[in-house]
Amino acid sequence: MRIAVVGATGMVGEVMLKVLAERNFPVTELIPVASERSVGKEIEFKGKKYKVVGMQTAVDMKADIALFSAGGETSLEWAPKFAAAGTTVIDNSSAWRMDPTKKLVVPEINASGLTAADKIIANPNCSTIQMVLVLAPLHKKYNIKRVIVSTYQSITGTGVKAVQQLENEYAGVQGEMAYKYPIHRNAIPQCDSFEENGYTKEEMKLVRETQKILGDRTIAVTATAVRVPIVGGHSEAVNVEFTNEFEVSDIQNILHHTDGVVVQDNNDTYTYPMPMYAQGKDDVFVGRIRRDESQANTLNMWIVADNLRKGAATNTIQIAEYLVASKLV
Ligand code: A2P
Ligand code: 11C
Repeated sequence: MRIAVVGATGMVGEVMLKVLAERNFPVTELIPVASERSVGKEIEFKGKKYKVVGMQTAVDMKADIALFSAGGETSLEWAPKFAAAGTTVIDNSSAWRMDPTKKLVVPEINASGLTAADKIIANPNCSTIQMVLVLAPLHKKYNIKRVIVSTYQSITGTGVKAVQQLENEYAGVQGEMAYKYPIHRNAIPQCDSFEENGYTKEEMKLVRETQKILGDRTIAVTATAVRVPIVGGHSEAVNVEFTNEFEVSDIQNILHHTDGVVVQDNNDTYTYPMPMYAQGKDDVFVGRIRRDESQANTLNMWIVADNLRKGAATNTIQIAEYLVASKLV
């Protein structure tokens, strides 16, 4: 496969290159792509150096698949041009996710709906992916009525500028701010910008994307998304109300057998997921699984994943793997 990585110099792009190499994705030619600022820069992939090319050059190279992580605007403008040149785009931005003509894919849940006609495929938001991977098998068995989620999100979700801000704050150095406030010793109850309804875009992604991926607009979701000074991954406290009765041990058992999910849940040994240990891993970790004793058929869980991996690069590459395995490219 001839693979273009659009945004190869960015935080997610770099992880994409790493994950492509680790998973031994069948890359016959790698095309690293970024803005005009980076054209000619060298990046390394599997011990070889490659020169970054600009967008139009990359379109003209007609790759089989383009993995996009260069922001929503770049994607809105360029994904259709790649698609028109015959390249299948898997886009990690929010640009196409809610477009009814585009599929929003978490491979373990809904890749089977993909066809060769899908030339722009949307990768969900990081905080959504880790939550729905755990919710999907539970929805099948118990039918979810309502989800209340509170997130504790890694600064890596904001990009290089935010990591730099935290490092500057640790070192007591003045520098450019990615956030309106210091993030060191702080928790900022705003991820992404605000919508008219008073929620942030990140919170509304959790609502809308969950309904689209699970294929059920009746699931009620409400979210509070918070940025914390953490690097390794996003954590989520998730409260789920089901229609049907459940046993906690059955929930644990279902999740034990869910692809991509690892249960870390033993109070006796203080075993529960934490971003420090999720960092660099492709799985979604779930623990603190317990009944919500305040309401019938309701469960509490703690879900953690590396937002740059399963939340972004890994999920994108798993979609590409599905396309290759199913001969859709
Ligand atoms: P560049 O490094 O040339 O700016 P991050 O989210 O970590 O900041 O990374 C964003 C990625 O998207 C980078 O690789 C960046 O390239 C790329 N990018 C940003 N704007 C554009 C654009 N207008 N066209 C192409 N790539 C872009
Ligand atoms: C965050 N979820 O951590 C974001 C980053 O819609 O793809 C990715 C934004 C998106 O803030």
